[in-house]
Amino acid sequence: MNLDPIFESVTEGDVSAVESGVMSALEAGVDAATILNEALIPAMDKVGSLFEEGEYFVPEMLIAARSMQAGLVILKPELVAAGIEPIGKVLMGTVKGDLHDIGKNLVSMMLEGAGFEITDLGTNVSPEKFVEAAKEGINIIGLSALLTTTMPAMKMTIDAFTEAGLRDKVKIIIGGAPVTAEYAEKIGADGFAPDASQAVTLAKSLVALRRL
Ligand code: B1M
Repeated sequence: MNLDPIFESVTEGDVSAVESGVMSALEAGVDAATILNEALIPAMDKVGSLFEEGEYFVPEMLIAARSMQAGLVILKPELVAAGIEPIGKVLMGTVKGDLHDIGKNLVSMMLEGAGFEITDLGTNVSPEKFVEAAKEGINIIGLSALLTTTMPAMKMTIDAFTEAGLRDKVKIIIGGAPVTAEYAEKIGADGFAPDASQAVTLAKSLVALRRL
């Protein structure tokens, strides 16, 4: 099935066309991961390029993001496996100063699909809020940042866990478009993943390590 109309509808921010396109593709037997990886994500990359080229401004980016979220809502039940015991508990959030949440939501969704229980603190989450919420039983803290200017808040969050005496109780993983493995190492994170599926592999390996 041709997924170009879904791609186009996301770049145009047409929520109802994205919803009907995604539903038609599912009904036609296209699997959810293909719709995600071959239409929705490339469309957001295109929106980013159009923004960089000065063709799109913040409002266009925002309506495109809303239409992608609408597609994700429909795909979620397909991406998330139902009814299994959590293999670990993850506290997720986008760091202080940063309002981008599509990638974070996608990572959360994929982790949920892989059997993790997710507590999502949302966006613009302060280091203190992460520490407060990391109650007993949380295995992994997931930090997302999309802006180079908010990456330092990742280090501030890790430092807050150290200061609270909780750093050795949790594993902290980070990700987001400007984040790198080198940066993760530099700030003392336990791991970095470039995308949602590698975040699942990383989280699973960290949980397995705790059980050794
Ligand atoms: Co913003 N924005 N934005 N934006 N925005 C970017 C990030 C930017 C690269 C655009 C550009 O210039 N090309 C640029 C950042 C430049 C920089 O810092 N280097 C930028 C800017 C500048 C801004 C503003 C400052 C614009 C302004 O106001 N002048 C402003 C900042 C607001 C703020 O946060 N304080 C802003 C605002 C916005 C909107 C609100 C309009 C909207 C966000 C809506 C929302 O999220 N609800 C928006 C959007 C949509 C984008 C782009 C177009 C798309 C981001 C996205 O959702 N990608 C983006 C350009 C781009 O990235 N191509 C851009 C799709 C998503 C699936 O990918 O989030 O990378 P991503 O997540 C991936 C991986 O990174 C990874 O897995 C995900 C799935 O594969 N990942 C993790 C993410 N988190 C992870 C955590 C993990 C592991 C992996 O472990 C815990």
